[in-house]
Amino acid sequence: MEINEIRKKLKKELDKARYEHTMGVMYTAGSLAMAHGYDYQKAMVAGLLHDCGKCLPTSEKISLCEKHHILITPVERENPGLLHAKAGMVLAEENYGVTDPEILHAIKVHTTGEPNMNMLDKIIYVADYIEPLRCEAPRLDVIRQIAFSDLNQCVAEILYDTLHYLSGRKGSIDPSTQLTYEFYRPYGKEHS
Ligand code: DGI
Ligand code: FE
Ligand code: FE
Repeated sequence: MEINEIRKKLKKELDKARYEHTMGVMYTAGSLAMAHGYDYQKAMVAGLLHDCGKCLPTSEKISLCEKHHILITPVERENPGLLHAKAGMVLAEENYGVTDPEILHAIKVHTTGEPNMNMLDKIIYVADYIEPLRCEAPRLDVIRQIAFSDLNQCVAEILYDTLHYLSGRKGSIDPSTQLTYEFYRPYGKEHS
C-alpha cells in the first residue's frame, strides 16, 4: 500500500487523538532518520503504522496474537494495553500489506523496546516518546535534543524515566522493558 492510502485507512481505524499522535510520530521518525542517515521514507511508514493496533478491543488483540502463534507473556495478559505492539505488527502485514521485516519488527518492539535494537527500532521507540504532541513526560526538552545527536543515549534516558514512572503506578514492569534498560543503561549520561 502507498503511504497516502495507509493514512486514509488509519484515519478510519484510529480515534482522532491517536491519529494526530500517529502523524507526529511519522514526521518525527522521518526527521530522526534524516539526522542519523537512515531511509526516511521507511521510517515514516514504520512511524505511521506503529500504533495501528492501538484502538482494537483487547479480545481482538489477544485473538490476533493467538492466531499467529505469537507468545503472550503473563505481564501482557495482566496489562493487555502492551499487546497493541504485537497485534499491530500482525495488522501491518495483514491489512496494510507491509512485508519489510525491519518495519514489522520496529512495530513489534515499540512499546517495551528490546536489548540491542537496530536503528529503525530506536528511531520509532524515540519518535513515539518525543513527537511534538507529547507533553506529559518529564525533561522532554533535553530528551528531544539528545534524540537528534545520540540515539543510544536517548533510549537510555527514556527508559530511565519510563521505569521511574512505572514504578509509581500499579501494573507490572514487563521483563523486556527492564532488560532493555539494563542493555542501554551504560549509554545514559544524565543518570549514572
Ligand atoms: O502507544 P503509545 O501510548 O503511543 O505509547 P507506547 O506504545 O510506548 O505505550 C506507552 C504505555 O506503555 C505507557 O502508558 C507505559 C506503558 N508501558 C511501557 N512499558 C511498560 C508499560 N506498561 C507496563 N505495565 N509495563 C511495562 O513494562
Ligand atoms: Fe504504542
Ligand atoms: Fe505511539
